[in-house]
Amino acid sequence: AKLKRLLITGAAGALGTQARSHLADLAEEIRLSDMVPVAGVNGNEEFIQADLGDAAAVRNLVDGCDAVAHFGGVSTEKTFELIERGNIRGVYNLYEAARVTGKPRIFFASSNHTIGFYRTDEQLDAFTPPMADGLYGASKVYGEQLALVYWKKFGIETARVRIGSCFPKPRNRRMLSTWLSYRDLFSLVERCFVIPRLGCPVIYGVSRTRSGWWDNSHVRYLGWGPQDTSEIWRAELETSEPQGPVDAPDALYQGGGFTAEPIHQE
Ligand code: NAI
Ligand code: 15L
Repeated sequence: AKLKRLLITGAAGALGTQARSHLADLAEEIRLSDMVPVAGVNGNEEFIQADLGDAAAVRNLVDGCDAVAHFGGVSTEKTFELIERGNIRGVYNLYEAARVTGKPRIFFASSNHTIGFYRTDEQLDAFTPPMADGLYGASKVYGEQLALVYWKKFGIETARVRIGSCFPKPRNRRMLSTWLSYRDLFSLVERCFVIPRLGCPVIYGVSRTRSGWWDNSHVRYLGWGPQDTSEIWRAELETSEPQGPVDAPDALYQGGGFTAEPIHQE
């Protein structure tokens, strides 16, 4: 049950680059895209350079694809202009392209910054109202909502995955609660594309942890669970990293330092 053609957006970025190696066998053909060039093109890959803000270009990208792993866009707090182009107009262009072409299934890389202003002593599930911690987080809330609109109106399925912190290993104490391994991310991507019926769930992308905040029990039907755990780094990080003040952003809020970012100007 291989996919015919998988589009990976943001293919030059951190997760897009990982996606290329982890998802190589998931589809017969892999179409890569980014606004900047990728390092090189392998066996079943092609590369099309495009700005997500360009509707015609995005339509051309999506055309002929049965699945989209959408990792493209602005991934941290930036100016409104950049976020608007990549994450607001960008997702609109993506869903419009999906609607007028073959209605591919979409993996939407949302973020924990959709809920970043919840405190670190609160437990959330997929039905907890969003509480974005900046322009970036708010743009991801917009993306999640647009995905839902296109599911309800047109039956386009999306996994709306609120990724925690996806890096080779947790970088600080906060990431003991938010870390997602590459292996767990891409087993989730694969699951979302091969399962017969996906729907449009919100899923928290986090590996196993004893200090977690997010409940995924509503998506047991996916048959996905994380294999990796941040716990293997806990002792090391808790020794090497000073505890920090109790009123520091990382101690107070799930979104950590993003809650203290300014509104970036040109
Ligand atoms: P990244 O910043 O390394 O990659 C994003 C890519 O999107 C870049 O290569 C960039 O050139 C491209 N891009 C930005 N604006 C664009 C535009 N207007 N048109 C076309 N391409 C554009 O980010 P990373 O870490 O790979 O994240 C991938 C996705 O996952 C992002 O959507 C991010 O918000 C999301 N995410 C990542 C997390 C992580 O821990 N890495 C955590 C939560 C969410
Ligand atoms: C994100 O949404 C960012 O894309 C990533 O760079 C990390 O900062 C991550 O969240 C996080 O919260 O650790």
